[in-house]
Amino acid sequence: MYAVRYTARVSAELAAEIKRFAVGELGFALAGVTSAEPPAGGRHLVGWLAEGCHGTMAYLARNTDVRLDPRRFLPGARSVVCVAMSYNDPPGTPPAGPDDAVSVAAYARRPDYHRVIRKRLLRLGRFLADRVPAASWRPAVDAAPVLEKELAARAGLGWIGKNTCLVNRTLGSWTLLGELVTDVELPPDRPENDHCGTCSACLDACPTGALTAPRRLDARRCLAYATIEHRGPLPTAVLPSLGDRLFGCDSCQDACPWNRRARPACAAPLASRPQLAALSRRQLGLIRAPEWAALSAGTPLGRLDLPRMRRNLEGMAPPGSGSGAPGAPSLTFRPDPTIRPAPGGPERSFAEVQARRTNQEE
Ligand code: B12
Ligand code: SF4
Ligand code: SF4
Repeated sequence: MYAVRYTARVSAELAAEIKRFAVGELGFALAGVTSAEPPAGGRHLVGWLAEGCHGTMAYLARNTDVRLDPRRFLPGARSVVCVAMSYNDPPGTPPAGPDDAVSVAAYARRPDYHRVIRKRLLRLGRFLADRVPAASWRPAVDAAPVLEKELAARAGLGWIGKNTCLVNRTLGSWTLLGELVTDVELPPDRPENDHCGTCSACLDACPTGALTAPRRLDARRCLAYATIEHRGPLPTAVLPSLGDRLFGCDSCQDACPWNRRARPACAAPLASRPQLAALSRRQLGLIRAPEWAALSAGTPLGRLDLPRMRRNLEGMAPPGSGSGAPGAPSLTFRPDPTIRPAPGGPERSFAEVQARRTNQEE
């Protein structure tokens, strides 16, 4: 029982107030409400897992019952407030990088959205609790066992595009999602229609064929998975398509017409860090653990430890050869005179690591 007894009209006002706070005060670009009923598209998750499309992301195969039903995520849940934060930079950002710049996915060239969004969801939860003291609520962002895109689509924030991303007519897919699951009953918003139509630009643009069908992504073939999530050596199937990708992949989003006309609406706490868009291969090849830790701290790049960063660097095609070039290791790194070794001597350079590996393989 709530301290205040809400009539349908009052809860509509409460929902409006929550959405206004999320957008006006917390910096989310979109906010909408859906029920906590299991999302219909959840059925695809089961087949996807059975086929092994999740690769080594074992956590996706755990808590499937929770992922399929928000009422297991929060017992007694009735509603989900879905929010989206834009990371679409103003035109001209980032500025052109050096000739041997590596590519870092746009979402990763800025503060880590997990922290940014979670912090604001906690504020949203407290805002709700101020109005409904008996309310239970639980925030979710990314790692939580929640089908975020399904819920966001049902809350009217956009539709699931053929590239499997949530696309919004105004903001494109340059958004990051979060949810506040609550036992407070709020009137749901209307789901958005599909606006992909006959377009298939994302499927055509995917360099590895990871989009095996519309809305069907085999993560084992996806460069975002290979460079960020996968722990062993880079899968040989994707290596020839790695190009200059150090972390993540945006090709199926860059190709989307909705993204080309998307409104730049990057939230201030997600403002990009220009140095992360201008990372040079040569410098990364020489970087040592403390420098890499300092450079990547507080950003999604922090998920890559030095060995995996070097693994990705090693898999790249030679600079300027384009993304379809064979993934022959680019062993052209030379010590950069502008980078001084740290006191106590340099750690092994990338080239040395590579040479050592080659010797081991022989
Ligand atoms: C695992 C994961 C990944 C994996 C797998 C991606 C995937 N599509 O599942 C990898 C590592 C590859 C990945 C990559 C990226 N990710 Co990711 N990822 C997730 C995570 C944690 C779970 C997604 C999930 O449940 N997958 C399970 C499968 C079954 O779902 P699905 O492929 O999306 O399929 C759905 C539909 O397409 C449909 N479907 C599936 N099969 C079929 C078949 C048919 C016939 C039909 C009709 C429909 C259908 O039903 C499914 C359920 O809704 C979510 C966060 C979350 N908790 O939801 C973030 C999330 C989806 N990722 C996000 C981002 C930003 C990315 C990248 C853009 C990062 C980058 N630049 O490198 C890329 C985008 C790649 C892409 N095209 O999706 C954002 C997306 C935001 C948005 N606007 O859409 C999320 C929501 C995180 C967040 N909180 O913002 N990601
Ligand atoms: S992120 Fe890259 S590799 Fe993965 S599906 Fe999209 S275009 Fe293909
Ligand atoms: S590129 Fe075309 S098919 Fe793919 S998500 Fe965008 S509109 Fe849909």
